[in-house]
Amino acid sequence: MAQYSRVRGSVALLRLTNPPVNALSAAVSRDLERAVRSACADSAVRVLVLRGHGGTFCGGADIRELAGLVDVPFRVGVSSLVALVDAVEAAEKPVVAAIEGVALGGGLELALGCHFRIAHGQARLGLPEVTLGLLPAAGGTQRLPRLVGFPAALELVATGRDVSAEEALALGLVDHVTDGDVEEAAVEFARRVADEPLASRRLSTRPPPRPADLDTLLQVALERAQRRARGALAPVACVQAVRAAATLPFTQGLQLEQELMAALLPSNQARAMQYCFFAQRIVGKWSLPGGANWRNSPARAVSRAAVIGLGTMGRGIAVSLVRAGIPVVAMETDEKQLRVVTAMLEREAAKQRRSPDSYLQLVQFTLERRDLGDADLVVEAVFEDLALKKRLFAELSSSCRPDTLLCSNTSALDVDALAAATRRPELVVGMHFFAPAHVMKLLEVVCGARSSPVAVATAMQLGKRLGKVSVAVANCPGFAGNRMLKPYVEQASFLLEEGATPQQVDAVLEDFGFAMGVFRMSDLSGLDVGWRVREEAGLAGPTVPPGESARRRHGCRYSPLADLLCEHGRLGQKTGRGWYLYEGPGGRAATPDPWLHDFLDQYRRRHGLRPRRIDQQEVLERCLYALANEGFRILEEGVAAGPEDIDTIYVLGYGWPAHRGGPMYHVAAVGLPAVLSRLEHFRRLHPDVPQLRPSALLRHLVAEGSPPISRWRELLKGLRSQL
Ligand code: 3H9
Repeated sequence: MAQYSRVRGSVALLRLTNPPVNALSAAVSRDLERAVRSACADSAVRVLVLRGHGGTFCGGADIRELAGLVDVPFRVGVSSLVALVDAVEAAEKPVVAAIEGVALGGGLELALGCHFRIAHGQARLGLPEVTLGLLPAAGGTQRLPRLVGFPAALELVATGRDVSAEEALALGLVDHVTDGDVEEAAVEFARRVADEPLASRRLSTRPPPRPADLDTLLQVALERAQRRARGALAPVACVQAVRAAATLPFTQGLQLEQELMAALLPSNQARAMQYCFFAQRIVGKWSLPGGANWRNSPARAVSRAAVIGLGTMGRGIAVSLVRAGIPVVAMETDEKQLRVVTAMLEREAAKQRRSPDSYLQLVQFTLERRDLGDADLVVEAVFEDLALKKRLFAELSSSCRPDTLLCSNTSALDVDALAAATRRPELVVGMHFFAPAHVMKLLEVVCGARSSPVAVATAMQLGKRLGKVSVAVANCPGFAGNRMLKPYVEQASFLLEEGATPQQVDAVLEDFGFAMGVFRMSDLSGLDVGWRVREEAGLAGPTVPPGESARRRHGCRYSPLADLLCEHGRLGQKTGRGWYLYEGPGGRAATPDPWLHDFLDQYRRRHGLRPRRIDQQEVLERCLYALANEGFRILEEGVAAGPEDIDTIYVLGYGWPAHRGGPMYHVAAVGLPAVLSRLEHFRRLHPDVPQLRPSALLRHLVAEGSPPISRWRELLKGLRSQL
C-alpha cells in the first residue's frame, strides 16, 4: 500500500500503491502515515519524495468508502486522511510530492500537505469533490486559498475544475514542472531543498488570505453555483468553507470544513452524485446479445478519421477529434463552414495554450470523396434525412477502404436501414453526439442489429479518447435519450392545453434543477426540428391523413400546439419568438409573450377545453414519470442495459440535475410503488395517452418488492425475455 525505500543515500522514496488510481482508503492512509513516520525517524534520511504507483499520483479518497459501498464508517476514512495530511505537513524533514497522472481530491490535499510539489507536464490537478456532492475535507478548502490566493481557490473548489500542470505552475500550486521523469526531477529537487527551513512551507501556518472584495467574490461564486446547479447543496458548502479560510483561524476553518462534510456526506444529493460517478464507469462495460463485450472485443486503432458535413454537429465533432490529436479529413461544400471550423480550432488551441498551427495542420478540408478513402473511421454528419444518408452510406461503402468503419451522427434515424444500404453492414454504427459536440460529454453509440463487436468497441473507445462518456444503446426510433424525451415534451404540451403556461411549467422543472425548462429548451434548439420529424412521421403538416381531428393521431391524444407555433413562424430564439418572446432574432432573454397567452386562450376555447389550476406536483409528476416510464420500456426491450445507462444519458446529455441522480434513480428514490400509483392515477384521467400506462417492468419491480436500483441491471438479464 505504501512502500518506503531509500534512493541516493539521504532521499527516502515513498510509493503510494493502490491500483488503479491509488485511492486513499482508510487503511491506505494509515499505512502511508506509518511510512512517513518511519522515514522521518530514519536518521540517514534528510528528505522525502512521495509518488504514486503506475503513473498516477492519487485519485483522492476512496469513493466506495465515502459512498458507504464498503464496510468502513466514513468518519474513519475522513479522519485517517486528515491525520495523514497533518502528519505529512508536520514532518520535520522536507516532503516533496512528485505528481504525475492526476492529483485529485484527497490526492491534491495530500500534495498540499507536502512542503514542495513537482508535477509532470501532462499531470492534472484539482478538487472535484463538489461533483460528488461533497467538499474537500482533508484541509483542502483551508490550505488551497493560502497557497494560490482566495479568488482562484474559490473558483477551483466551487466548480471542481481541474487544471493542467502549466496552469498549476502559473497559479503557484506547484513549484516546478518537468516533461522528463518526475521521480528523477523530484529527487534532484529534494536534494536541493533538503536543508531549507520548513516553517513557511507549512500552509496551515500561513496567514489567511484577505481579499478586499471578499463579499463580492462570495456573492458571484454563489450566483454562478446556483446557475450551474440550482438547489445543489455542495457548491454552497464549498463557498462557505473557502470563506472560512479568509475569516477564521486555520483550525477553526478546518473544524467548519469537517462539519460541512459531515452534513453533506449522508445527504441524498451526495448519494445521487456518487451513484452518477459509478454509473458513468459501469456504462463502459458494455456487452452485445451475442456475448461480445468490452473485455473480449478489442477496439481498432483510429489514426485517421473523416467527417462529412461541417454544420452544427460536424464541426464540433471535427474539433473534438483534432483536440484528441487525431488527423481529420473534413468534407464540406460550404466555404462559410470551413471558416467557422478554422476559427473554432484557433479558439480551442488558444484555450489549450497550443499554437493555432498545431491544430490546423491536423485538418485537411476536401470536396472529393476519394480523399476519405484512407480514413480508419468516417463520421457522417449531414442533414437528418434518411434517404440522403442512405445514398451517402452506399457511396462510402464503395469508395472507402473495405475495413473503414462507417458511423452516422444521427439523433433518431434507423441505423439498420443505413447499414443495409452498404456492402458491409457489420462496420456501421450510430454515433449520436450532442450539441455542441466539442463540449458535451455524452456519446450514444447505437449498435445496429448487424454491427460487429469491433465496430462497437472502436466507437466506444473513440468516445473515451475524445473525453466523452460513451453509452451503448440498441437501435430504435430516437434511441434511448430522444425516445424518452417525447413523452416528457408531450406531457408539457398537454399541461398547456389544460391550463398551464410555459413559464409555469419551466419554473417547476428549473426549480427541480434542470438548467432550462422544456419550453425554454425547445426555443433554444428550434421548434422546427421536432416539426420536421413529426411531418415525416405523418403527425403534422400535409402528411396527416384527411379528416384526422386536430387533437388526435392514430386514436391517441395529440397536441398540435408546437406545430401551430411553427406555422405562425415562431421557431424559437432564431426567429425572436417561440414559446417566449426575445429581444429579436437570435436573442437569449426569454420574456412571457401576451400573444402566446391569447393564442392559448383561443385554442382552448376552440377545442372546448376548460382551463384549470395545475399545481407544481402535477407538472413534475406528469413530465418526469412519463419520461421514466418510457425508460422502463427501454430497459424491458433491452435498448439500454441498465438504469445507469439511462441516467448517464440524461445527466450528461439532457441537463438532468446530477444531484437528482437521473430519471431512473429519481423514481427509485421517490419509491416505485408511489410512482406506479401516480401513473395509474394519471392513466385513469387520460386513458387516451398510452405513455402514461405503467410499463410491465415497473409493475414487475413493484411486485418483487422494489429491489434497490443497484440490483436492476442483474435482474434485467433474467427478466427481458419474460416481460
Ligand atoms: C475525496 O477525495 C474526498 C476528500 O476531499 C476528503 C476526504 C476526507 N475512489 O475513471 P476510471 C475507480 S473524494 C475509488 O475508469 P480513468 C473507478 O470507479 C474523491 N475508486 O479511470 C474505476 O473502477 P472500475 C475525489 C475510484 O483512468 C477505476 O477506478 N476524487 C476512484 O478514466 C478506474 O476509473 C475524484 O473525484 C476513487 N477516488 O480516470 C476523482 N477514482 O474499474 C475520481 C477512480 O471498478 N476519479 N476509481 O470501474 C476520476 O476522476 C477518474 O477515475 C481518474 C481516472 C481521473 C482518477
